[in-house]
Amino acid sequence: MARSRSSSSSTTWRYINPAYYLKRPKRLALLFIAFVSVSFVFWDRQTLVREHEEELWKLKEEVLQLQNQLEELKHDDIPVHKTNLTTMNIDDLPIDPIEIQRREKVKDAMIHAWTSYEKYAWGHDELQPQSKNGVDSFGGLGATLIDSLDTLYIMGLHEQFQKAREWVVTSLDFNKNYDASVFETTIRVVGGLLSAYDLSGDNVFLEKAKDIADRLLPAWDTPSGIPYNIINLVNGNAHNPGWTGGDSILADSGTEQLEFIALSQRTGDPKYQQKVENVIRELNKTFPADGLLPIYINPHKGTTSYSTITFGAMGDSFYEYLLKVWIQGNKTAAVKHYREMWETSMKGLLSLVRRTEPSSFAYISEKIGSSLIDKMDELACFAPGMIALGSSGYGPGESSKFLSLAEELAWTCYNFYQSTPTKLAGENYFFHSGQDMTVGTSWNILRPETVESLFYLWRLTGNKTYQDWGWNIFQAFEKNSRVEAGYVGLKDVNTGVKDNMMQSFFLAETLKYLYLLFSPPSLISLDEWVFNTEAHPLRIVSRVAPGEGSKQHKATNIRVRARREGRFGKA
Ligand code: DMJ
Repeated sequence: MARSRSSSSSTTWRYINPAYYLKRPKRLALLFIAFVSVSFVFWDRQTLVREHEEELWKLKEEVLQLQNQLEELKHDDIPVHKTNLTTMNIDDLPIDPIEIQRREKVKDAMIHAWTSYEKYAWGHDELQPQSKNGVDSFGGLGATLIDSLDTLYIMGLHEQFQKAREWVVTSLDFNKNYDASVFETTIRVVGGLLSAYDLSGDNVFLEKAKDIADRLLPAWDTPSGIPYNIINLVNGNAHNPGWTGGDSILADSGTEQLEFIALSQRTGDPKYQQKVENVIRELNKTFPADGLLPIYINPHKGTTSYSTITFGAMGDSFYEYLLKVWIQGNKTAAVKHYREMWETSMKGLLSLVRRTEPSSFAYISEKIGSSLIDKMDELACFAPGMIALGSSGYGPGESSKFLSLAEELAWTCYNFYQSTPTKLAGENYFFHSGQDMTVGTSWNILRPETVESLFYLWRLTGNKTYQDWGWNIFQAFEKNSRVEAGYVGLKDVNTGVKDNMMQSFFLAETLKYLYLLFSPPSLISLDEWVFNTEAHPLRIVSRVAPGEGSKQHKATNIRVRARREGRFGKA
């Protein structure tokens, strides 16, 4: 046994002796082939495993990204109107042929206004239709053209939109030695360009919005952070108008938040958002219990000066933006203070509401010191729409109380129109006992506020009466304001004497709100868009915290792109 074990072990050992193979080359070759094959199989397996691991890692990354996006989309899609209101799904209503006819008439009006501007005032800020020339009331920034971009897009006037886009590319130049209004330039130019970007996805508009916003930005470099209201577009020297005694104006200082926050979201650069959010933080430090701020603020101390409290000229859009930034910010904790400030201001607004005699029209009075003034600007007729929009954020009882107030105020504003011989509203109204309403300043400059409120009320209640009121107002514009070369205002709504100016907001706001009033509610849905004060819709995207801009910028753009692919609504 011992012998045989030793003989078998010596047989095994000879196979590992190189001399064995040197004498047998065929076996050596076979052994080599076997070795190469085994190595190849082993190496290939390793590579496969590594490749699979990489693939798996990439997929995990993608899943994570998609999960994040889904979360953000869920957040974005929280409906603006939570339906403790008596809302209905207006999209389910059959398409009304009258609505279609009316919408087409409004579109014709836009074509007439635009064609006239194109012919006589191309590239200028505004058209003077009677003398048929352009004027540069905003420093020659093409205000009407930029203000009209989104209206053209929404109405499907794509040839006109493309021609306007070409002008933006080739001729829009902000390098103007001009003292510009920070407010007007923001709401019309920054807002108009951002809206055109959100609708079309064309980067040209975003680049231009950034260019002009960068020129406006030094206006916020004041001791309190409350901006100066005028700035030179070339050298950045900023100041306030002389007639305010050096103060900044409330509306002019608190109506840049939507645009500058949107710009930070879309560029990934937090500097715009930081400047404008700081204004609200500063005002919040001394915010009064009734939430009503006088119209003048000292930019050095950040405190208000003794002056009028109003929801009309110079106060109006400050209150509007408190609500709208909350909506733009997806109503998250980061923007809670905006909603709180807005609700506080609504308490103040309630304290200003009075009723006329004999017809009991509700109106929002003004206040100076502790005295109420029985006066209301047509400009304050944006308030019914704002109140209706914000009403759904309250609990059921408060919500219907505010919605009813909005409806009452809209009725008053509609009567500002109905009570004059031309059926167009004057600039402001006084309320004397026993006389209901009396026109004060009697011009009409094609303002949008009342039709803006009718648009919101129709969207939120589904009540077609608001469409009928809007139609009546539109017909009054057609009758009194339409001339051969565009639309003009009236010097006097009693006599119908015409002025010589087609305001850019007529194309940006008045005609857009009227068009949307006769369109399906899914066209620029209020769940997905928020209108700036010049009626430029801005996409609601996830809120970017200051400092997190660049991280979120990419995700924001993915979302904006994805949603744009479904165009700008479901209509
Ligand atoms: C527009 O420029 C804006 O709506 C602004 O908030 C107030 N004034 C005009 C329209 O009347």
